[in-house]
Amino acid sequence: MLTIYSSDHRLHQGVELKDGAVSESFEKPARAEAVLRHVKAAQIGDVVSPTSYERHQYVGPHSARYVNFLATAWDEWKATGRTCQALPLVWPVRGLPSRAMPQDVDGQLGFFSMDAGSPINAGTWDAICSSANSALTGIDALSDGMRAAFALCRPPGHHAGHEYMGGYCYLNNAAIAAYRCIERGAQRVAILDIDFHHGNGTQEIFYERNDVLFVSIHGDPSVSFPYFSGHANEQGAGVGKGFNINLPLPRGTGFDRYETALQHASVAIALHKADALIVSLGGDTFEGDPISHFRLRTTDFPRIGRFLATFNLPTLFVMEGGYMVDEIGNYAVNVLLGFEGRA
Ligand code: Q9C
Ligand code: ZN
Repeated sequence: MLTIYSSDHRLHQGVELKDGAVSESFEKPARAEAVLRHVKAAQIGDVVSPTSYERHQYVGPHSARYVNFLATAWDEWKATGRTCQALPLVWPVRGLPSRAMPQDVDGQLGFFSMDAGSPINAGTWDAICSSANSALTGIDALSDGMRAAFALCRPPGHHAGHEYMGGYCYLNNAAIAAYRCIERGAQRVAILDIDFHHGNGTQEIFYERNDVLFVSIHGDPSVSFPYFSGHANEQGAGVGKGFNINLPLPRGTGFDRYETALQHASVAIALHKADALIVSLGGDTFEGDPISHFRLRTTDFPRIGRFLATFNLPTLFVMEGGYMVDEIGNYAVNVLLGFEGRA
């Protein structure tokens, strides 16, 4: 399987607010490096750098003004005299009347975010472009006839919505790939999100569409991030009604229950008659993940991969979360090895 990876992800190293203090983000460069090490050790296939794409490839899933904000936020922040990372600290929650885009960067940071989990620094824009471009390169390989590819994206993307960043995400790599897939001629695409967290951004972007099916298996949002999205009654709207399927599972879910959800997902994906499958792949379903609450074990990951292979679709794997750095490569690559029938 072809892997697409750029070392430009290292340009982005973030902070997060944890236990009342600023600390190094769980979403750090060592994650992608660990996955790459496992890709190489397992001899999963060639590793190539992403092609570069124009910024307009991100518009559609995202608004032009949001993409422009991401591209310019660091310079705007620097121009105010600050050298620390830029974090949002105020949000247009329900009850506040204005939805007008603020003029200064502090207001815009809140306007274009869902939380303070996606800091912006000097290298963030280049890193997030390399991540999105990896997904685009992967989907182009599929459109050219390849059976499967692995976009080793960092930062991740599935929490990023049409006009907002959050949850360590900026550009929604899987959604950008799905748009490209349709641009390249696909009639229908299925996105299966198996990160521990609900892919709220991907859900939002395709909520009113019937050509892109979104199915997500994740921790119940009543007790898990992102809290405000991911319930089973969010089923899509307009012509998209029925084309958004959330399968929330309780804390402590192990493979038995997880497998049942996977089977539900596979039935829906088969009915959709998709031309391609995009898998938002998180390693944070592992029992040892420091911020998540499922209990999948090492041997469960190849089983997931073997199951996904039975869908018989051109498949792009897009790396999302997973925060147990020493192990995340193991889980991601074990899904891929299972998919290829090698584990
Ligand atoms: N102290 C992804 O897996 N923070 N994002 C939760 C942790 C946000 C996870 C609180 C977690 C976001 C792509
Ligand atoms: Zn996650």
